[in-house]
Amino acid sequence: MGIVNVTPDSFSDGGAHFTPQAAVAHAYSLIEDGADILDIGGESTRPGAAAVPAADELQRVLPVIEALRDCGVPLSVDTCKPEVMRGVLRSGADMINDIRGFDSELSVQAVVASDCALCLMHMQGEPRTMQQHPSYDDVVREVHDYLSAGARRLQEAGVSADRIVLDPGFGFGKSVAHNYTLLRELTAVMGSDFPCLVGVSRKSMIGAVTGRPAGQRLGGSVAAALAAAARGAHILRVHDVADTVSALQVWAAVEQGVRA
Ligand code: YH5
Repeated sequence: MGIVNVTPDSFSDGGAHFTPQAAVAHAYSLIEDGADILDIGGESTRPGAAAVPAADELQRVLPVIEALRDCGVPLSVDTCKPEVMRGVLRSGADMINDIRGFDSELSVQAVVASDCALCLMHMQGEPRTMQQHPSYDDVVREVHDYLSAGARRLQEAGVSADRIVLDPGFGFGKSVAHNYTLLRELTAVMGSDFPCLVGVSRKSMIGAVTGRPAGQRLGGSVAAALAAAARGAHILRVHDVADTVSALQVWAAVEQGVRA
């Protein structure tokens, strides 16, 4: 899954794709690089980032979705606003990626009648303050229980199981130690009932171990992506699609062999 930010303040890639045209061009380069899904986001979740009204967020992402509708890969939209969910689904989005885990009744109502895929992510606290005091008794159990309860709640609301993807939410209300425990124990966190999405690309957990700023986290991000894949992650949400695909191809050749 290649990341397409349509925000002026994205701190992981400098907001290079703020105009719809730039975002669409970047999206096509990610497809060329081997992306199987695109994740389009119009709201920054950076701690302290300004809240974006739904109308502005729609104005950012809709032209991108419309331009990419026939690009050949499914389109995910990173949003937690019910109004944005409804708007992008009308325009052909295939997946809604809600970092708030569809925690509001309105967000569930916005998606239940469509047939889109849903990514339900774990977060402790609120984006603005979540990194101040992340705290768990047992991070693996608590994230696991949140995700399985969330999946049950969606199904009780009428979402079929085959639409649901779960995500531990790396960096969302977690210390560096919590993040690496979740990654190491990914199979226990996720269980085996739903596909697993992992987003670690360029995050602080990579910087914390390598000492590198966000622009120099490629090697660390690829290593973390491989660790997730080795533990059964189904979808890797990444900025650097070409290098991640190369790493996965080599890893697969090691694991499965190469035809003579
Ligand atoms: C995710 O994990 N993450 S937005 C900080 C960075 C670099 C990147 C300090 N949306 C996820 O990508 N959706 C985001 O450097 C997500 N899972 C899902 N499902 C944060 C992000 C980032 C943050």
